[in-house]
Amino acid sequence: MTLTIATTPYIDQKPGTSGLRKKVRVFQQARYAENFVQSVFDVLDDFAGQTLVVGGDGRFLNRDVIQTVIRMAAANGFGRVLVGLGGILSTPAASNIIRTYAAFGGLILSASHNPGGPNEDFGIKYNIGNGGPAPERITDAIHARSMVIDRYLTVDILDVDLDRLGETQVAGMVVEVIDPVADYAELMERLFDFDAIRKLIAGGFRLSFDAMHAVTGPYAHDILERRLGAPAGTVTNGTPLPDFGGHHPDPNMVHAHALFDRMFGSDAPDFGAASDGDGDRNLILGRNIFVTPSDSLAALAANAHLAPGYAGGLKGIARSMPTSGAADRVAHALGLPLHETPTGWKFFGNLLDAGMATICGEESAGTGSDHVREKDGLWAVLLWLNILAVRGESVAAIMAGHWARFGRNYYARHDYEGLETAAAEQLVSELRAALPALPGRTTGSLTVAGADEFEYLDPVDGSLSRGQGLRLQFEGGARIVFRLSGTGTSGATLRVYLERYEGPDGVLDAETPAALADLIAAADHLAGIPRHTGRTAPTVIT
Ligand code: G16
Repeated sequence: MTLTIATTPYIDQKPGTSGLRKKVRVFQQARYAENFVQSVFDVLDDFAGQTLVVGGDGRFLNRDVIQTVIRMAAANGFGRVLVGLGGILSTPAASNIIRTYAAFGGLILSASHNPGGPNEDFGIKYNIGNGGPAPERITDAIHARSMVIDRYLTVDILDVDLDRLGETQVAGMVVEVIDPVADYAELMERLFDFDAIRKLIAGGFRLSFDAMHAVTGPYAHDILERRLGAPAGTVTNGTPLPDFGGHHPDPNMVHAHALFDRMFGSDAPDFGAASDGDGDRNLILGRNIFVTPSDSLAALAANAHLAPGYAGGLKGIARSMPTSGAADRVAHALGLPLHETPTGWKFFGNLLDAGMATICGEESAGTGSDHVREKDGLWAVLLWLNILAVRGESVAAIMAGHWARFGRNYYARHDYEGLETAAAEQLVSELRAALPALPGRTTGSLTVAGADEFEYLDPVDGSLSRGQGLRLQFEGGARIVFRLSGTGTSGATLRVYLERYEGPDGVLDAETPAALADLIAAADHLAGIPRHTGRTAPTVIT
């Protein structure tokens, strides 16, 4: 029997860059998750009898909230829920399942690369029927609904056994616990030349994949070790844990330092990679080389035709605005359209659906294609492996060849985490106000050529997204972008994106900090970072 439970709104349920992310203790408040889930259901139309996909990255609260979602889905009239065994579904696998089974949509429970555990973070994200994150029109409606919600619907049933494959009836709805890996692994087999990769590995090519005790463990064990024959032990930290073993499942120099150490050590493997909490980000390393996400996007786009799934070429390339212009050079050389979107994978969905782009990427370690509607960590790893198998060169040689052909965009992102929100907002508003006066101004050896705030007019649905980052363009092509993160859960994070282009005949093997030193000083100076934040150095450099 459906129960209608009275509730009152929480005023902090505005989805950020990627869904609602909060501390676990916030989600543990009475009716908090229920309010948000009901707000999602309340703004959707015509889902009676349809299928909802549910799963998450295994973090603390994952199983509890899955049971809540199942009860509420039954009460709200869904016909079927597909849930990953053990409550596990990586974000790209969930996207694939929504598409493969023509589900109405899905709820993905994750706070991505943020840490997990009772004192850390949790999140809920709604994905639409194309498998991609809900666009702003829907997330805005969810937020508006959450501000006035006065009841939620549920049923009074026992928990569903998430550890047994198969179907159960729940208050007139079918719950099917599915293998979270199989459909995804088969999709990867269709896109990539597994025989070639198998041969590469059998020939002595060594790789190391750090699953960071997050969701990609089961996927990487199955695909890299079982299907592609990499030796046991290739996948490290391969068991998803509710607190990710006490670490941040964030594949960067700071949190994946063990992998960095291995790849820059004396007996380094040929290839190193890692993924994040929910499996949509990737980190790519070769022996003694870190490939920045922006460079990885460019190299993958330039070489994608070597993989069977992309042998016909690309329709276009899309990147988020703060991502470096490396992909633009590839698009230009290949005669492909290049789309520049705001930060947030949701902005790629329309371009992919409309066939305007095949490969998309972001500086925040996200790369993906039109095979799903999310970024996809293991997909990037497999495309790299396919390219390495065909070209028979090292990662370092491929990147050196890439820069010799297209030039190099030296690039870094400096994050100032845990700032006081008011101070961070003040910095941004002062800089915004100063933009019109900046062109012509000189700082060090740099002269500002243009300054604006990025806004995006979606070419498919005509929607306009304002306030998407402050851009300073310098004479000679260097660039600094400032924006506040939309994924943090405490205080504010200022992101400063720095980029300088060096042509094919220039210096292509400089150290990035040296190549960007002028820009780093200019960013401090023009935005008054130390003055506003009291910080003289970033918390994390990626
Ligand atoms: C999410 C979004 C990405 C975005 C990233 C960083 O990634 O899906 O599109 O680039 O956050 O966003 P921000 O700079 O606002 O923190 P993920 O992997 O956290 O879901």
